[in-house]
Amino acid sequence: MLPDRLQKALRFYFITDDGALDFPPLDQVRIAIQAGATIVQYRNKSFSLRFLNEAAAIRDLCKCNAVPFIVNDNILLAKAVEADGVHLGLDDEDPALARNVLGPQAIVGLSISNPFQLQQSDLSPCDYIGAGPVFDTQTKPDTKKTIGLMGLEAVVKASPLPVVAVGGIDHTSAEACFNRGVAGVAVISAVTRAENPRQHAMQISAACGCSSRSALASAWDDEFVLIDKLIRQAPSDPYLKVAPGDDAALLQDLSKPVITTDTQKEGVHFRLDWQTPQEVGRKAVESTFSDLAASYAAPVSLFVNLALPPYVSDHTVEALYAGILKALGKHGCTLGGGNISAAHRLSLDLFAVGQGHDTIFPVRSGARPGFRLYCTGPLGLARAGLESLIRKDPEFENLIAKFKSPTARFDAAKVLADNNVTCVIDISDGLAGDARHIAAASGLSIEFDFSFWDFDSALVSFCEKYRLKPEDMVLTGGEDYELLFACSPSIFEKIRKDLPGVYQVGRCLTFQGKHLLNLPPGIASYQHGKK
Ligand code: TZP
Ligand code: MG
Repeated sequence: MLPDRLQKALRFYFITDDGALDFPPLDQVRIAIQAGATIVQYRNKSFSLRFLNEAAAIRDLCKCNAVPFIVNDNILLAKAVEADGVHLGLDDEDPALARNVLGPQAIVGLSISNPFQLQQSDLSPCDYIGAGPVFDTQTKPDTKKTIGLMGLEAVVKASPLPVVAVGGIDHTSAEACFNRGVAGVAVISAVTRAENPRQHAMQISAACGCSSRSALASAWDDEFVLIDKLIRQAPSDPYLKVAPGDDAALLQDLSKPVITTDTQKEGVHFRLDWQTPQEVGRKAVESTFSDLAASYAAPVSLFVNLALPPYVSDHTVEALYAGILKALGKHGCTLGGGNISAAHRLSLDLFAVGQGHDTIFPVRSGARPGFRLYCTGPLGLARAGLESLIRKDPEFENLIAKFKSPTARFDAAKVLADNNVTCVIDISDGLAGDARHIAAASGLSIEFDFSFWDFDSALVSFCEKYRLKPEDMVLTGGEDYELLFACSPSIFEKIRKDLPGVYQVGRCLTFQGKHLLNLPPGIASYQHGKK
């Protein structure tokens, strides 16, 4: 999560109460989220396995409503329920261990009472500080001396991380905490032990400047209702003789049917705390269509297989589809059909049918010695965007946008087809990996011309900041979806007039014993899941 998003998420921090009689934590969370809570911590000091389902149900409710879910104390539980993070005290496990076990994207919080403790702690694995107890509280029997608003301010001033105030806070004292510079306030009993928890939750939410939710999003549950809704949103398709809704779609005759498939998996290709569901849907279509572009095929019909975990709401699925349909509209292609099934993790499998070019089906094996290797646009940007997100660094917005919103290069494909280029591949796995595909399929060697490469200035700044080499990002960074093609220099001279931004990346030589001749040491093609 990027820092500004975390800062906002910390605003109204609700912690579950394991000692509120007749008020189960799941009901507490329902009320808190509906009132506008922006983050939820599951705190159960007598946790045992019999509470696992309770924790999982609260996680699902949080995920459905896009509220980060944090587990108190227990790193293993956080791991087991795939929580968004963990909150630790100074007497708990080391935050570095939490970071190690839960990964770079987890939110790790640490409780601190004063600047001295802050100074004594390694904050590098932490994302935020919980400071307190600010006021007297009955909820935490072992609480130390209250730190008051002065103590809170001292922690805020000394902390390099956002601070959440905790301990005895209610709607009347929240404002005073915000005035001391906290990012948020954490509450338990002001909601859970109030006579009217809903009303108090709303009052605290208002004091935090948060808005209540009109309704709680709940998990998708009826496959058929959902499919019906999604199909109804899809415009009609002249290529479809029988539209989606039947067991299968019947397409019009295609003289050159071109078919491709791609997959997008949560945690591997996308994260819903990085990208909106619309962005995920759009990117899924563009990356699938990139294969059609590289094949000179015009998109005709798309089929989508959705695997939905219980924490995905109807609303999220509809937003995902809105992104898919927007991309389909842009490319003049519509939805042929699809399927929905329950799953542990959110994923999309896409199948695209295209109408191929009349005379050329470009292939990887079309390169010849004497050809040069060219690329239609800058490379390494999407990878740098991904690295920015992993590093939680919002500085390189344009690089992040490149990762989130790629475009299938049908425009470039048209110019290449018009010039009879027969060797094309889209760059989804990094220049090194995709150039190797061409070299291997064509039975030749490729020598890169590093001197021709004109690195994007944002990529250069990013690499300077993190001591990375731009050429490594270009060679191993995936998901740029530019086209890599081989042709003779004389054909390239014609192409470059119609295709600004195209440049030479290498030369094709007779096979010299290995396919890529001058790869810097230590470079391997970037592959999803193998990082
Ligand atoms: N950490 C310091 S005080 C406290 C925690 C978890 C308890 C906060 O509960 P309440 O009811 O909001 O005072
Ligand atoms: Mg603890």
